[in-house]
Amino acid sequence: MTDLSAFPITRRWPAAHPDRIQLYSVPTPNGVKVSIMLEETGLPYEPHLVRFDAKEQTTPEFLSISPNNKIPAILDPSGPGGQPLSLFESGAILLYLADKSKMLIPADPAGRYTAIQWLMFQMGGIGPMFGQVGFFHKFAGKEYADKRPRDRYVEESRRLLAVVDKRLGESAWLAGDAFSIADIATFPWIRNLIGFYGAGELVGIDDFTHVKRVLAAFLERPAVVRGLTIPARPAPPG
Ligand SMILES: N[C@@H](CCC(=O)N[C@@H](CS)C(=O)NCC(=O)O)C(=O)O
Repeated sequence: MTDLSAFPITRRWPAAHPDRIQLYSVPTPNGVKVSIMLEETGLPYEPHLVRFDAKEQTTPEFLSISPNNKIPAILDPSGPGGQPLSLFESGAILLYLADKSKMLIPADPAGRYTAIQWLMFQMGGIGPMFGQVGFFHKFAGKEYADKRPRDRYVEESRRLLAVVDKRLGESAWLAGDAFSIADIATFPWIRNLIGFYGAGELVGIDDFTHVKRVLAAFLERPAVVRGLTIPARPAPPG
């Protein structure tokens, strides 16, 4: 039986199934990338909710595998060489799980780098920029009288959406004909921008017909539907 007791993270989040990949996450756009990936691949895993309301992301146990205090993070008891491996950063985790499962990344080198290219585009562009739109449009920044910061991020997000739209006018999915980790990284953020952030009109989402069509196809995938609510949040009191 696998023993993960040497990993401090398992003290706060005990592993009921230490032979499975341990996922530490919240169902946010970055978090669901990994739960969707795990659902798509069928790799056995055990999800654990990191309670932001209790600041669990800053506890020594969580920081022991995710020093940047951000979800998602994983602990794979059977990493390379059969040794346990922990990882943080959703892009790195997606790549690792794609290589481990040999799924959702093209096998040919050119296709593989194309998928990585669109994955990096999400990590460096879409995630950070859409996140700023969330801050200035939905969260604390919406109180700021000066709308220039908001407008800057809205404009940049709109520009990024145009890049995605053009790509999806040329190929079925971001990396080509096949659904890949690049799509798993990107579409939860687009869904969040127009859904939870309520910024669809602000970024002119109706102009991006390819984005809307492929987002709808993404959201129809059964593994995506499941992954979007993992780890489950506790029911509100009462
Ligand atoms: N680049 C990181 C970003 C992760 C990230 O921003 N996670 C947020 C939730 S979506 C978080 O954990 N925030 C908690 C905090 O900053 O304290 C990744 O893709 O994994």
